[in-house]
Amino acid sequence: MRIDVVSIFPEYLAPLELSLIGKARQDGLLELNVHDLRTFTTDKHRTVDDTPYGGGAGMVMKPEPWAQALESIAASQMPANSQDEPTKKPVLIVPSPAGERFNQALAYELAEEEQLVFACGRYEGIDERVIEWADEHFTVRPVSLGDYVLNGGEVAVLAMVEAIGRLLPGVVGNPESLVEESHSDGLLEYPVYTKPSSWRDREVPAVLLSGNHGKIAQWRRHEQYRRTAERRPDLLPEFDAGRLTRADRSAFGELGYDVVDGQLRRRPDGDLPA
Ligand code: 6GU
Repeated sequence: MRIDVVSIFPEYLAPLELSLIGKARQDGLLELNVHDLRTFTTDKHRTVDDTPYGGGAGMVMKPEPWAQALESIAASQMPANSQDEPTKKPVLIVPSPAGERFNQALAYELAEEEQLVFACGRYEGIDERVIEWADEHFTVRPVSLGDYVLNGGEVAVLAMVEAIGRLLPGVVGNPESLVEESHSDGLLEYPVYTKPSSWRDREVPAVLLSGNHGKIAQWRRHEQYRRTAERRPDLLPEFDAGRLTRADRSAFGELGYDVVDGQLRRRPDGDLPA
């Protein structure tokens, strides 16, 4: 995969040289280029912003430096398929609190792409005409990390590149660890423990020391249900409950959820399990 990031603070992206993502770049699994938006300005002061039409607080990013930056990225060919079939449009991700929500499903979807470009806005955002114009060269997706406001897209790009990059083949040493983690099946992860088995008068749950792999798997599954019901009940209506065992249904029953047409349904408060 190739990733290009455009920012007025390229140094913000330096952590992508570390750890798993840094290693993936060294190993050639990921090509990542960071571009300074100001190198695409033409005035002496390298201006990237101006006052908003219609008035209001803050500044807006000028369109022309963005057009120059994005055109230069679109024109730089992917070395692998420069003479092959017409290449797929790269995806242009515009980090913004006004975008669609980023989640694990979107990370998996974007991990399938050949080329991603991230356009980090600052101030009040980028002139909207850039977003419209860009679909000539790119599939444009405004994306948000969550319902809060950051000062710019850079921190969001760090999060998204890490979430996407770790899904690329060969980046995470043991691909098994991708299967059991939070959100891979629409539930939160079960709690984990290591040695010593007794620590400051707290014991590791006995089932984990039992050696009974069936029981351990069931306990972990039911801990996932309990945690998700407690911390993220909003995830449960999306969970595919069609293939749950009787024991699984009964675990959800004790948490106040029934299975109706393969979907979990919260029982009205106070009702007893059916
Ligand atoms: Cl992706 N960008 C910015 N600037 N703020 C955000 C965000 C993204 N996600 C949540 N807040």
